[in-house]
Amino acid sequence: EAGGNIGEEIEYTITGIDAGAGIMSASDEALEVYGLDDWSITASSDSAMTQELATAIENEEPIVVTGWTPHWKFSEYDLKFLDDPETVYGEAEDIHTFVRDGLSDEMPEAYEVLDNFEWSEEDMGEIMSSIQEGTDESEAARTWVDENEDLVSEWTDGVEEVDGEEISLVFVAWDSEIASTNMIAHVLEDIGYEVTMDPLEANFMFQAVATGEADAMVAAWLPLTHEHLVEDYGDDMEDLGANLEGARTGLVVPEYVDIDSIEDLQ
Ligand code: PBE
Repeated sequence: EAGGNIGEEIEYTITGIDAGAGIMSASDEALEVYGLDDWSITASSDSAMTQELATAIENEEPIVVTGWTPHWKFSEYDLKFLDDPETVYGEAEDIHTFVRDGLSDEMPEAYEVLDNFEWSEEDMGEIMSSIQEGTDESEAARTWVDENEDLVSEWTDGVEEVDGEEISLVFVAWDSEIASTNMIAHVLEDIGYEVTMDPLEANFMFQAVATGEADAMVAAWLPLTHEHLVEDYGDDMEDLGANLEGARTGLVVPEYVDIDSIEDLQ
């Protein structure tokens, strides 16, 4: 059967990303729920995973990766999510903005912009693809902000400028979050903030905002992917709601891989 073959061909190994990502714990769960006892997931990073994906596709070899949208890999390659009949990876996810307690009083201008911030998968995809094509991260985000004045002004209209106040953003170096964090940093800089951006592991990103060490992040995937982190830290920070709706996570294969469901890995 197809799954048996692919298992042998790729040594029952799913190519994962950083160990702290929610999709990694969801994938551990998937192995249990679907009875994939022979399978394991390698931990690496988003960039290492996409590198392996690129190599496999070049050689038309089978591969199974932990994948998500928005992500440039779907515009670069013909890929498909494996069906997840047990809904281990949940339904659609939204990406939320979280800020530290007290931000609304202490930095009302930033708070308002972050609260207003909302864009689409397509918007984020433009920055991600530009970075993927070799543009510097900050530069790619700058160009998007300049080319999308109408949308950006919906977030900043009526917000007063500030004079070089420092604000710190935290994120994880997933391609999606590199795009969003660089983008919102420019928007905050344009109204006068001095912005620092620190890449952290997922749990430290939540912890930094919960302790007030960082001011904000735009990288919380809910209701499922970061549920455990929101349980740990959510009470100590403020959820400003979704900045992007309709994200998705799961197991992803190139179209030419002849299986359709996680069950086919059994
Ligand atoms: N992701 C991208 C993250 C959230 C953003 C799906 C890899 C995660 O799994 O935690």
